[in-house]
Amino acid sequence: MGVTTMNKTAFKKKFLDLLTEKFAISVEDASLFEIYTTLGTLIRSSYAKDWRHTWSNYDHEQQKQVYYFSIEFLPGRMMKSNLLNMGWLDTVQAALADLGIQLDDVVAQEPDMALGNGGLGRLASCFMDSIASEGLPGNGNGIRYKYGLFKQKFIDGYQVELPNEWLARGNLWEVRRESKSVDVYFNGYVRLNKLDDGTIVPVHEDPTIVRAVPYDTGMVGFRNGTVNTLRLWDAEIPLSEESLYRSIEQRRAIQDLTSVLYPDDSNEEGRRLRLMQEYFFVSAGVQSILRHFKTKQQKMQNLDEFVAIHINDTHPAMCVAEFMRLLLDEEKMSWERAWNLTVKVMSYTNHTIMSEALEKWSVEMLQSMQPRIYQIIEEIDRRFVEEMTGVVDWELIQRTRIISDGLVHMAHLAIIGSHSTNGVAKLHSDLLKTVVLHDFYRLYPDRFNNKTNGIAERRWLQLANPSLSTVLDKTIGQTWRYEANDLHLLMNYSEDKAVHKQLQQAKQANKERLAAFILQETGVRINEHAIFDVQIKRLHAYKRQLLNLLHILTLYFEIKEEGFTDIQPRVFIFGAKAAPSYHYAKSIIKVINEVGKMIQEDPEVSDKLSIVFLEDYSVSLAEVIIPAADVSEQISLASKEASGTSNMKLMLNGAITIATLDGANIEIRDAVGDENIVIFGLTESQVYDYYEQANYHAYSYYEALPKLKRVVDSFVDGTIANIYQEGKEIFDSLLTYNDEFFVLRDYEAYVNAQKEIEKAYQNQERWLKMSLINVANAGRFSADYTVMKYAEDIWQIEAKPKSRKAKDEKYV
Ligand code: OX2
Repeated sequence: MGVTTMNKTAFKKKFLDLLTEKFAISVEDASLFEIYTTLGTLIRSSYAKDWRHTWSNYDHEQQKQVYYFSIEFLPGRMMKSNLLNMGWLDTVQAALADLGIQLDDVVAQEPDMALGNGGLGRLASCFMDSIASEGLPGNGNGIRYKYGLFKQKFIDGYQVELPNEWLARGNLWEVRRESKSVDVYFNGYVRLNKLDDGTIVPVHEDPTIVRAVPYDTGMVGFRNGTVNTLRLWDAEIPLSEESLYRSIEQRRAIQDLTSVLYPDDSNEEGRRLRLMQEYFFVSAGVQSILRHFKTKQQKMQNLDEFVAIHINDTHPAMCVAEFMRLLLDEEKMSWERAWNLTVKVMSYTNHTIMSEALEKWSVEMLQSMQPRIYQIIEEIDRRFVEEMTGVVDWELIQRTRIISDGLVHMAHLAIIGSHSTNGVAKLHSDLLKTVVLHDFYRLYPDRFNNKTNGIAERRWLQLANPSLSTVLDKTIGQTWRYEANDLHLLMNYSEDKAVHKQLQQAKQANKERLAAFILQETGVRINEHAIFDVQIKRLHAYKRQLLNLLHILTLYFEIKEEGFTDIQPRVFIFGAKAAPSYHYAKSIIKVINEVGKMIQEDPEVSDKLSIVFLEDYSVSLAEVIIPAADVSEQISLASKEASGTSNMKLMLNGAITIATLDGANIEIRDAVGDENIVIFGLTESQVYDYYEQANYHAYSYYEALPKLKRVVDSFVDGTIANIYQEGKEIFDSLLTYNDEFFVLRDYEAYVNAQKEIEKAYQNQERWLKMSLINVANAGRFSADYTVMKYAEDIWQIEAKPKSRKAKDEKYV
C-alpha cells in the first residue's frame, strides 16, 4: 500500500486485520486507545517504505542534506497530520465512521509531543513538515526528553506545574536505532601527546562516557512520497562501562541527562545540566553525520558539498567546536582546512534580542565538562583575535571575541564559526545588524540575512479549521491546499456578501466548538456571540499580557463606575505558561485569574465581559482556540518580539490583529494594508529614543490619566479579592521600578485601538471583509516558502523534481 493509494474497503480490511492481530479483539470491543494504536501502527508501516527510499535516494543521488540542530521540537500530535500528508485523511475518516468511530476521538488519544517551550520549538516542527513537503533533504536533530514541558494547572488561581509523562503509554512514531548509537565523552582531562614526528595527539583521560541512542521519527511530506527523519537522542549507560558506573548516583546522573526539558522560554539560566544536554545532542548528532558521510566514497575535504548543519539559536553552538574536534583529532585534518570547512557547513539563526537569552557559560564549567572542546574554543578565539588585530580596533575585538571576562559567549562562537547569521523577521534582522550584533555586522557584513518565520499552514488551516477550509474549497478551488499563495484568489471575493456570510458561519461554528470545549473544561458557559479576543503565547513581561489586563479592567470600571452599557460583549481568552521560576509572570497569571473570577461573579458585568484563562496551553489546545478567534493580540513592546508565529496562525484563520509594530506584525501589516489591522503604540525607534535619553517617567502617565490610575490602583486597594503580594508586585513594577516594558506609556493608545476594534466589529460588513483580506494574504507566511529560502540562500540544498509537492489530480 503506497502512501497515496488507498480506498475505504482496502483500509477497513487492513485495519480490522491488524486490530485482530495486535489485540485479538473486535472493533466493537476495542478501546479508543487500542484503535489509536492500531491505526498508528498501520500508518507507520505504510510510510516505512517511503522512509527507507527517501534516505537511500538521498544517498544514491549524493544529495546534499541539511541537519537542523535544535534543543527543542514541538510537533504536537502527529496522527492527523500524517494522514493528511499521506493523502489518507478523508478515506480513513469515512472508513472509521462506517465502523462507528469518530476519527477525532481516536486522535485525541495521542499525547502531545511537547519537547519544546513555545515559538522556537514549534518553528522547528513547522520547518520539519515543510522541509519534507518541499521534498528537501533535511533532518532534525534534538533530544528525546523523558518529560515534556510541564503540565499547567491552576489551583486558587495560581499556576502549579505537574510532570508531563508523555511516554507513559509508549510512542508509536519512533524507532529506536540501537545500532546507530555513539559515545559522548564528558569530564576528565586531556593530555596532549607529542609523537616522534612532532604531531600532537590529544588523549581524553578518565572521561565519563555516555551512550547516545537515537530514536528516529518519520517526517512525512505532503503527498510527495518524501519521508525525512527527526532524530532525537536518549542518554544511556554504555554496556561496556557498566562496571565503572556502579553507584546509583552515577547511574542516575546519566539517566537524568535527558530527563527534563528546561522550561524557560527566551531566558537563559546557565545550569550545568543544560550545558551537558547541549553538548550531548551536539556531539551525538555531529558524530553520526560524519560517520554516515564516511560510508560514501567521498573525500573529507568535499564535505561541505554534502552536509549543511543548522544551529537553531545558540543552544547547539558547540556544533562548531565539535565539528572541528572531529576533523582535527579523528580525521587528522589541518586547522586551516578544518576551519574552512566548518564555516562553510555551519549556519545560525538568532531568535531573540533579549540579552538574558544570549547564552554565556563560565570558562570553568565548560573547561571541566568538555576539556577538549574548551581547548578548541580557546584556539578559535586566539586565532580570531590574531586575525583581527591590526585590521579593526582593539575595543571591537574585545567586544566580539568568544572568551572574555571568564565567560564563553555562545552567540559569538556561532557567528564566527558559520557563514550565515539570520534573524526571524525583517525588523529583528535589522536590529541584529544595527544594534544587537552590530559589531559582528561590521566584521562580517555578508553573513547577515533575514528569513522571516513561517508556519505549517496545512496543520493550522486544513487540519485545525475544516469549516473555513470547506468555504475556501467552494470559493477558490483546492489549489491553496498545496500552494499557500493561492489563498490570494480569495481577494476576488472581498466584496462578495455571500462569501462573507459563509466565512461568518464558519467562524461561528468554530466559536461554538470552542465554547463547548470551555464549558467542558472549566464549567463556564460563555457568550458565543461575543467578540473572542485571544492572546496565546508564553507569559513574559515583554509580551505584555498585563497591558491586555489593564484594558479589561478599564472596561470593567467603565461598566461598574461610569455606567457604560453599550459595550460589545467580549470574551478574553488567554493561554500561557510561565517558567516555574519566573515569579513575576506567575503573579500576572494569578491576577488575571482573580480578575476573571471577580467579573464572572458580578452579574452587572458578566454578560458583557468574561475572561477564560485556559490551563495547559499546548499545540493541541491552540488548534481549538485559533480557528475561533476574532481578535489576535500581538502587543509586545516594539523591538522585543523577534517575530512571533501565533500572529501568523491567527491571521490565517481570519482573526483581526491588534498589534504594535514589532516582529512579523510589521510584515502582516504590509500584507493586509493599514485598514485591515489595528496598529498602536510606540515604535521601535521611539523605544530606543527613550533608552538613549533615559527620560521615561511611568508615574506621569499614571498621574495624568484618571482611568489608568483607577486601574493600576485596583492592584493594591482591595478592589480585586485574593491578591496580596501579587498585586503589590505588579503595582511596584509599573511605578516603583518605572515600568520596564512601557505598559503605561502605551496604555491610552491601546485602549483607543481596542475601541477601533469594537467599532469595526459592530459593522459586520466591514469586519468580514477585513477578515477575508487577512485570510487571503496569509499564504506568504507558509513555512513552505520560508524553508525554500533557507534551502536556496543558506543551505544550498535542492529538491529532486519528483519529490516536490505532488499536485494530486484531485487538487488540480
Ligand atoms: C522565540 C521568539 O521569542 C519569537 O519571537 C519567535 O517567533 C520564535 O522564537 C521563533 O523564531 N526562545 N524562543 C524564541 O526565541 C528564543 C530564544
